[in-house]
Amino acid sequence: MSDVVIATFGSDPSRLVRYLGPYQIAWWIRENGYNCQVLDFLYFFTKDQRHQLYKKYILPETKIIGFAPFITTKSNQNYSNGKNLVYEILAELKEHAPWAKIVLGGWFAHDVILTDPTLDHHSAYYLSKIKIDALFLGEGENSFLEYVKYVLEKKPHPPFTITNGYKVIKTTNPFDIQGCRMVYAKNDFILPGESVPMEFSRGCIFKCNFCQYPNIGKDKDDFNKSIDLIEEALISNYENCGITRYHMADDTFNSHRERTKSFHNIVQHLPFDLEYIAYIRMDLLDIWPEQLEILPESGLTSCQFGVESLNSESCKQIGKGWGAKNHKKWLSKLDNEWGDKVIRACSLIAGLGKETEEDWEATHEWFLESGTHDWFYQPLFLSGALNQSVFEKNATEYGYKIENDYHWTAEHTTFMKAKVWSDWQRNSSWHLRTPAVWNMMALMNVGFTREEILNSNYRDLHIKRREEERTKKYILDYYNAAINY
Ligand code: B12
Ligand code: SF4
Repeated sequence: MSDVVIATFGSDPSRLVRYLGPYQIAWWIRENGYNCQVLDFLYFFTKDQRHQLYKKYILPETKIIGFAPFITTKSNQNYSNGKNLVYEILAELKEHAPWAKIVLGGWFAHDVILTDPTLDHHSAYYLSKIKIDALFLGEGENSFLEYVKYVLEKKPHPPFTITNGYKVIKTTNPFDIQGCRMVYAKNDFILPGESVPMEFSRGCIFKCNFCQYPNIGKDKDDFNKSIDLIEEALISNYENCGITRYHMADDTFNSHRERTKSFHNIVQHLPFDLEYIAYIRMDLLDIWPEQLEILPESGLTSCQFGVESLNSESCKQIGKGWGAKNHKKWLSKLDNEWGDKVIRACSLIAGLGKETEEDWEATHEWFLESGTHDWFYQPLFLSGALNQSVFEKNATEYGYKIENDYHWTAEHTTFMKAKVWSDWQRNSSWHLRTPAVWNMMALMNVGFTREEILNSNYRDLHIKRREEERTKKYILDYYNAAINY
């Protein structure tokens, strides 16, 4: 029986990896003495399978259903079968448990209720049928716990505001991440060999001008989990759920010199071989060269660098001055230092500085000749509604004109040009790139080995995965584990 159920999913099967938010909240609610069940991967089930899960887990005692899809409902979205099920699933949950409070949380909660002109009739119809009882923005541990106490024990309601008719509950009391003992539970149904998310700290010490993450520019030592608690969690997750693989949710995993060293130290004594992927800052490898050795030794099997551009002016424009001089040099250095030991991905942004298609093309050509395994362009995202990043707040100063929510124009290019080119770059080169980081872990989740991935490419692995119905089998394994629990 569950007092609280959290429904979640991403909807892109190429990155079928779990989202931490719902599990973090579920752990915290359980820690505080309530029963909480996460229902994951809902997007991928048949309607009937979803109903079987609702029947088993959403019972009359269930008083709150949280919904946290890790998917943006906007048009830059990748629905695996072209269907936006966000609203249909919300409506199903409400229909199944009309007595329960339905609340939204997680990164893309605000997207679900944004009055989006692109919302199709089908979705708009479902949205109109559902009363959303509250929307949680920001860190949810303490605000949601207060809400749980309000609903289950008639304690005071957490502070809220009303926006566009929705009750919005924001973080008032930040969570003590330093003391966080988050672990997975047996009823999270972690599958054998599955990679799960883990968090070492909250917030990022850097301040890139395009970044839409609110928690940036923090002090170096704030918001770090204690290394002893990380060790405890790794051991507990291994003993209780057999977990040996992780995708680290930190924006910059190597941002703390001493922490990285201590982590390397504890990994040597773990009762299993740890493998993990993470976002790594290349400039920090330069400043703290011991990381070149200790990161792979501590289990870093693949990493992503936010390179953004190989053009010096663009690097300076976004606040990555080091990259202006060093990106190419260091990428080549890593080809030699790490080779295939750490599978490397670089993310790039189309729409920076004075760059046009020709510059993006030249960068793409450079990567084709390099030893980097994966590199991919995304258009620059600027959202007038979000108004979070330095670019968004000072668009004119940086030469951008935000036309509507995320379309912008600049002297040298436009959002649409950047988007079309980025889509072309990824699609036209998928047979030449090796899946890395989240894409790699997602493939390992469905049974591919690291060696198979390294010796193949996106296209061939995708075909094999589809022909062998591996996504379907994975989802079915999760379903069976949940239904037979
Ligand atoms: C890891 C990650 C990814 C991974 C996700 C893999 C996975 N399954 O975990 C990948 C690479 C796939 C990814 C993809 C994308 N991501 Co991303 N991602 C992140 C990252 C770094 C960590 C997310 C995380 O796990 N955080 C840790 C958890 C514990 O924190 P949290 O999610 O905030 O959860 C808290 C609250 O949200 C809330 N909460 C969460 N769930 C619930 C549930 C309930 C019921 C309640 C009440 C509360 C609640 O409480 C939690 C605890 O305090 C964040 C940045 C960040 N540091 O958060 C960016 C971030 C969320 N991503 C972002 C973006 C833009 C994307 C993409 C759209 C990029 C793209 N253009 O393709 C895609 C979208 C994916 C999709 N399916 O549509 C942006 C969002 C911007 C915004 N403000 O909306 C962020 C902030 C990055 C940034 N710097 O701008 N991402
Ligand atoms: S882009 Fe990454 S490194 Fe830069 S401020 Fe944002 S989270 Fe930090």
